[in-house]
Amino acid sequence: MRVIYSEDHKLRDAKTELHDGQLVTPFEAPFRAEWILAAVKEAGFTDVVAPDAHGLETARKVHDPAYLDFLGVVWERWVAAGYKGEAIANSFPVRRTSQRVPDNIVGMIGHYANAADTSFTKGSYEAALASMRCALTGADWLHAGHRFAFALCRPPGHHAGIDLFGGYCFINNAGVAAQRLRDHGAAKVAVLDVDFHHGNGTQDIFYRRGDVFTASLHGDPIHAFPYFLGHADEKGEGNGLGANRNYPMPRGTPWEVWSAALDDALARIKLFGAEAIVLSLGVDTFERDPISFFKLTSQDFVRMGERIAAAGLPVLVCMEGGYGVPEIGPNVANVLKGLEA
Ligand code: SP5
Ligand code: ZN
Repeated sequence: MRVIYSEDHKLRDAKTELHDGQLVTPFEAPFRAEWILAAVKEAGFTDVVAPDAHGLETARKVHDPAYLDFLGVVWERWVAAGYKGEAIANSFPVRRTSQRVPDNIVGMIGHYANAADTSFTKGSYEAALASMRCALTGADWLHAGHRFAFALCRPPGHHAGIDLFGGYCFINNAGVAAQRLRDHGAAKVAVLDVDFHHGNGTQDIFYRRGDVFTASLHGDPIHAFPYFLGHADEKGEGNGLGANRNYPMPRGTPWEVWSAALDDALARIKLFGAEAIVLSLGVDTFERDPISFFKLTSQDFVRMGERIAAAGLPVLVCMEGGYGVPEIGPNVANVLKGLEA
């Protein structure tokens, strides 16, 4: 399986994350991609290439172009305002407020944020672009006739909505890749999100579309980030009705329960008629993940890859979450091994 990786992920190196009332060193940090790259190479996945030079054409089909413009200017606007720290949203357009975009940079960042966990910093936009290019290059690799690719995306993407950043995400890499596969001629595509957290951004992007099926397995939003989306009764709207599926699960969920949800999602993806799967792969379902509460073991990640491959479809793996512990690398490698088994 080809691995697509860019050194430019290192440009995203925030020093602050607002976490449980303190500014801590972010969980989503450069060591993650380094550890994952080392582990997949160690496991024999040594075909590692840099991404191709894609622009924003595909991203503009899934994100609001004005939002992408915002990502490109927010850091210089923040610095020009004279603020010393990293850019953190602290005021939001919530219930019964105007959706007009403020000109003030604090207002603007609040308008485009869905969480305050994600500080915007110098280099974040450039890293997000490189991450998106990894996903696009992986989509092109599938279009060229290959069955699997691993886009080692960092920063992750699945919490980035049509016009929203947060949850460590800026551009929805998996969503952009799914759009690319559609543009390459696949009539129907599925995004299967196995990150611990609900893929609220991906759901937002495709909720009213009937050409991209979205399924997410995650910690019940009543208890877990992103809190405000991911319930089982969210099934899509308009042309997208029936093309979104959520599997919220409780604290302590083990493989036996989790894998039953996976089987249901895969059956629905087949029934939908998807020609390819974009896998939003977070390994924060691991039993020792520092911010999550499922109980998957390292061996379970092999089984995960095997079950997904058994659907018989091409799979583009896009890296999402998974934090803190050294096992994140081996756990990702195990999914790739399972896919190719
Ligand atoms: C891509 C991805 O996995 N993003 C996750 C972003 C989560 N950010 C908020 C985390 C809140 C975790 N709260 C757990 C409290 C443990 N003390
Ligand atoms: Zn996650």
